[in-house]
Amino acid sequence: MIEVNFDGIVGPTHNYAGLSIGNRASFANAGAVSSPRLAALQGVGKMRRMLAMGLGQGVFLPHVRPNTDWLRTLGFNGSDTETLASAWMSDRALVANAMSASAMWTANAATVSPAPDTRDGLCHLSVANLSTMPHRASEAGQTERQLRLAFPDPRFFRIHAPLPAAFGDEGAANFMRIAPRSGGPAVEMFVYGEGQSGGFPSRQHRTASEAVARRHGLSPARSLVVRQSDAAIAAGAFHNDVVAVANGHVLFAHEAAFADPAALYAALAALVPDVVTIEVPADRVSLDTAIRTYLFNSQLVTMPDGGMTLVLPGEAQENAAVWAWLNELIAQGGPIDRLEVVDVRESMRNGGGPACLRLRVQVDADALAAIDPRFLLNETVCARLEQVITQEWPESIAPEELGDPRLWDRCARARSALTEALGFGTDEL
Ligand code: SUG
Repeated sequence: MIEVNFDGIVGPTHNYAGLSIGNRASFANAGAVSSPRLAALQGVGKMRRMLAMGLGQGVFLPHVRPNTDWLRTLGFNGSDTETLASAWMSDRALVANAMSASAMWTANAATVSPAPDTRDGLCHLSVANLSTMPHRASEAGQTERQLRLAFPDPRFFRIHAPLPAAFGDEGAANFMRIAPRSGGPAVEMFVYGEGQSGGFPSRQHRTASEAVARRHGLSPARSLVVRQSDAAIAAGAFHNDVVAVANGHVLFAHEAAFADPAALYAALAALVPDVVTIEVPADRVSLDTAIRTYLFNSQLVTMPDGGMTLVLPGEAQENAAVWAWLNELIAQGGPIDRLEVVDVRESMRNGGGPACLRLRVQVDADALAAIDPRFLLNETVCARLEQVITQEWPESIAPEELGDPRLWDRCARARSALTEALGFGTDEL
């Protein structure tokens, strides 16, 4: 199996409108001036690092923004500019929603069950409905279109439409897969929240996780549906990938990530005897620090030489407690043997770390060959992306500019330049 991480290219409308309640960074940076060009270049920089590490890398494209179709469903009409202008006059927050670049966080695009885990032997992808937040809920339609384009071959892939909105589903951000080192069947873990915690909504519902597991044809004996701790949600872990990450036979989590960690670790150990659980205690790294630094929103990846690397945001390196703990971890000589630090600061300021920016898809060589190559990355494509971004992406967006027709036009043109540069026709995406 080969793992390809599909990162969302940061769209030209990237801005700080504070749309996500329960997401501390989004809330804290509301109203700040964003730097879309820098944000997108940071994203490509991370993808380049992954390629340089010898790992598979793909992309998903920014969605159509401003999302005038969405504003029309809310009763605004006329030309695109008239639709946007009347929405801006009526309720600026609606235009902020229609301008969000949140599709960059592709860990929320879908949940992916690799072929060896499913009854029919296909790789199953369930598009997330992201129904808790209006700006994110509007992503599902375009995400589904891109997934159907990227994974068109029914001999390998099965794409499921989003679940009904009442079943809140935020995709792979609340999903982990543990595979025995010795080979053999893997365990898929679905993590959900219950009700409100600290006034913040639980975005992943248990019923949604169960439905995805059923649709993917997973063995009930090898899937775990696990409750996230209320304390984690209340502290700002609006997705489980803010407090835990897994790769291969390793689970790396904060002590306060799960409602009943002892039961989870025991269940995992029974299913995957060689599982290694690395739990970070709160007296070394508090939940608050873990969430501020996004220590766990790292990408844990298996390197071509078989070692495991933790790809961390710069914010984690800058925190003395986090960095000291990580260096002890490496010195102990466990399965994680390397740290790589990446700069995704612009995305981080909206609560999106390295792991939020990518969707993992594990495939064999035949399925890999069946992926539409326009979604796969190499150095040449990276250079092309950087060129278009540098030429077309706005350097900055201040909150009041979200109502400026010149910005609407510029962002629409920038996206078209990108899709064209990657070989997509105007109506394909
Ligand atoms: O859904 N932020 C995203 C961040 C998603 C992070 N993804 C994972 N943890 N996998 C969210 O809260 C902020 C947008 C704004 O405020 O404009 C935002 O949507």
